[in-house]
Amino acid sequence: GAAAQQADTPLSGIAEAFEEMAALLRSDEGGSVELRLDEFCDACSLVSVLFGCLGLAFKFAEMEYVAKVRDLVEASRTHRTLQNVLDLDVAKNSVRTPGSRTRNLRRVRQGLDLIRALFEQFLSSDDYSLKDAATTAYMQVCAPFHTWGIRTAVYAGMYTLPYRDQLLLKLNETDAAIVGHDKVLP
Ligand code: 1PZ
Repeated sequence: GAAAQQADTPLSGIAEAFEEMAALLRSDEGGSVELRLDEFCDACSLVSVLFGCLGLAFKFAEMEYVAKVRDLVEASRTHRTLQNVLDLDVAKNSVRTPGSRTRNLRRVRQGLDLIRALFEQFLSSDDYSLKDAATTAYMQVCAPFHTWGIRTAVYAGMYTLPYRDQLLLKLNETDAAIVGHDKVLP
């Protein structure tokens, strides 16, 4: 059935993992629930499958993302929550220091924000190509925080993105499934 099919695709696995964390945070009325770093890392690791669909031009993005998630996985052996990571870097005054865990956490979060923006763009357009959706998402979310060199490389790489239907095929998805569980496209 539809539910079983959704649980089987990479995207539905990613959605489930993040929805679980979102539900936990929503349930948090007193502000006492804290996200566990190991669970956050597990969800972040699921995202890596997307890179396999993007092609060689985004290999560098993959290496960057994976390296930063790996650092957080390492941190999860000694830090229970995301807040613990932040507290330590605040105390050491290293929140912005390149390579610090808090900085890496922020970079990973920017990557996640980019993916969210990308699929929002994806849904609001009927383009055959991913280039415009990806460019708009990147300009909104990540470009302000990247150097000129990186931005230039990313914009050049956009021309090599697969077409939308190819991406869906690789992800074992249909357009209807991406819209969501409850909605059925005409
Ligand atoms: C179908 C999907 C199409 C999406 C296309 C958009 C891809 C944008 C790729 C952005 C590449 C940025 C690569 C390098 C960034 C580095 O300058 C920084 C350095 O951080 P520092 O060490 O100074 O703290 N690294 C990062 O920001 C790490 C995270 C980048 C990865 C984000 C990719 C998100 C996922 C893309 C979709 C799968």
